[in-house]
Amino acid sequence: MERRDFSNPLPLTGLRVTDNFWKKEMELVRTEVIPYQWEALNDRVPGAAPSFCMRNYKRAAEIQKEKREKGSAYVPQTWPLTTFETLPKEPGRLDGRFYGFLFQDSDFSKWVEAVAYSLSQHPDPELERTADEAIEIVCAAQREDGYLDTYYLINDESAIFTNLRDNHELYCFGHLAEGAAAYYQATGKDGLLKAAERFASYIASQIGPEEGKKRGYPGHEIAEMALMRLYELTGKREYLELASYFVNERGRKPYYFDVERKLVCPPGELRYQYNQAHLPVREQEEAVGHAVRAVYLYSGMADVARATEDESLKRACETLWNNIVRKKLYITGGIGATHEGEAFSFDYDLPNDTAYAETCAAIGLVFFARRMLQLTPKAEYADVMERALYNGVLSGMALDGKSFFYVNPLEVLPEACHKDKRKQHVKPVRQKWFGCACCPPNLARLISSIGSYAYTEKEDTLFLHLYLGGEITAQAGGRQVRAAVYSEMPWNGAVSLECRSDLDEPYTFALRIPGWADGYELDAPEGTKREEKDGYLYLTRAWKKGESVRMNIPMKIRLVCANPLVREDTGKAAVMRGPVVYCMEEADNGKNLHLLEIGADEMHTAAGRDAMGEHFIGITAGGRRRMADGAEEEPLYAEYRAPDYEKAELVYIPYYMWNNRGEGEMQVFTRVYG
Ligand code: FUB
Ligand code: ZN
Repeated sequence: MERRDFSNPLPLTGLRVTDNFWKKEMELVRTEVIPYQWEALNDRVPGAAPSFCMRNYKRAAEIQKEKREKGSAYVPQTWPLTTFETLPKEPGRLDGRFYGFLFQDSDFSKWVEAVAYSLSQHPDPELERTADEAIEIVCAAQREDGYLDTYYLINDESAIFTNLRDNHELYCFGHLAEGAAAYYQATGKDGLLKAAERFASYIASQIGPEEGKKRGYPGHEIAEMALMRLYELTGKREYLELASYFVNERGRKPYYFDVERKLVCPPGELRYQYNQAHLPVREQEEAVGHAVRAVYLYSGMADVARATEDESLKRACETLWNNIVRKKLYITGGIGATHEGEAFSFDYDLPNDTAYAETCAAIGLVFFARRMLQLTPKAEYADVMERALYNGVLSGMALDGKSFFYVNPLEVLPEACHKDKRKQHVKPVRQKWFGCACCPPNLARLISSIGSYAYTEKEDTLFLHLYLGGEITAQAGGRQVRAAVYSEMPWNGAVSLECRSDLDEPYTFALRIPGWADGYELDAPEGTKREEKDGYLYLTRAWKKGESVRMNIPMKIRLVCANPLVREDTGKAAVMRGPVVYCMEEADNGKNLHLLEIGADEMHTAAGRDAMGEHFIGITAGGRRRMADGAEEEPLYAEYRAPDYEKAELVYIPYYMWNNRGEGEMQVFTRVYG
């Protein structure tokens, strides 16, 4: 593994996104999600579960102030730490304790991260002022030694770092560091960054392999990749060392999570699979446990592997990646098939109607994919990233940006969601907000930083992993390379790239050939050196200003079936076009979607459609409907006879657009004939 193979995301400040599709999503985040979230963080949304996030920071800041004023006369008041979520006994009547989910601090951090990305595309002095004021409150809550988690600062400081497995301090730190780094990169203001760095140093002073420190690691991963971000931003090795330690210590025996609880447990790896702490990471071959935690860990592992050129860690990432992609991935890019522990299930267990597929997990998969691309530019990583983005990530947000899914099923019968306890986690309509509001702010930070997933660069190459329209400034070993990309993805595969710099030396644009493409046409200036490798088309020349490349990737409608070992999808197919997964909805096809079948040899047509305030490519597919007239009068079971069918035209819309017309049935996989 050679360092010079690695690439890095383009800084967002060097990028202006002009893409029709993503620009709209980014605008939704800017105009709807970020302001709404700010109201939510301040408990000002009528009817929504209160967050208590900013209230907790203010309360912790009061405590710090009192401590400073009273000095040694300060006597802390303590509150029990036992609950995961604390709500006031009487609504609106708060006492001095921490309220909300114990990781509520992270909601602010995700919000400020999204604000930062949004500011880098769209300066907004008022929003920046609001963020600055919020940061001031957050920084005022920090303890003098750098510790900053309001759950413990308010409830009981003596219990700090006593339950790393469950209590999310390192998770909150991770989000804080991500938000702080983003805010610094966007605005140049380092107040929050300094706070995050002080917290990082405090953690390093308490946790680690050295004598006298706790030999622990995060119960909910993210600190690993956040520390790597701090390291890459500041160059301070202590952050790299702590991230590497967290990765390397995980899963070693005796299990730290037993040690901290003073448990003597029988041998066995199962009990820490949930936290991916059952085995040292290099011995883990299967993606297990809580899916968000898992992909956050794998992302951190990939970051550490890249920074330390650690071949064995890179191989572990590849093994885990392959397990996910070959055996545990929904066609939508969703992961985490079971709501039990919000977790990965066993290989090929991918139920459609009880799927968990948390929005955050699909987002985490995008993080992991981008990092795998940085390690090795193979289009298969970008294919998965793209699959998740256009499907299982975007389905998390309504088209108006005002409501959200936490769980992203592939089949919904609303009656079952209302009446069947096993499906209670599946909501038939998006929710305005959640008490545990991890997904909406995660969507906001990902969508508003989409540019750093679309492009990465190394000294002499700019990779186009996603075709995102934009104006780019790459740093090619000290020279600036400017370029513009035009794209109508995901509806049309015509892409063009124009170089806007005069270059003396050869430079490469590496264009991804998507896995779904069945060939492509290319028009590049004469004399351009072309090489195809691992799904990328490398185009090298000493580019002149105004020279351009046009690529056309035809998009066909595809019927896609799952591996035969996926029991749930036997005899069924899903419809895809380009990277987009389609679904049928009751609004277009009537009730009882399970009676519809798609004909493999029938005519399927893609056409522009206007609905739900959007212009998109819809699909109509030739199929049939199993006749069920009078079925209610018939016995439950009867001797087999060939069913009767009538011809039907099946109407498909993009999966991410489902449930924007009220409650109704939805289905991705449909029985197929022919
Ligand atoms: O535990 C913090 C977040 O809450 C997780 O990432 C989500 O899965 C939700 O459980
Ligand atoms: Zn979530």
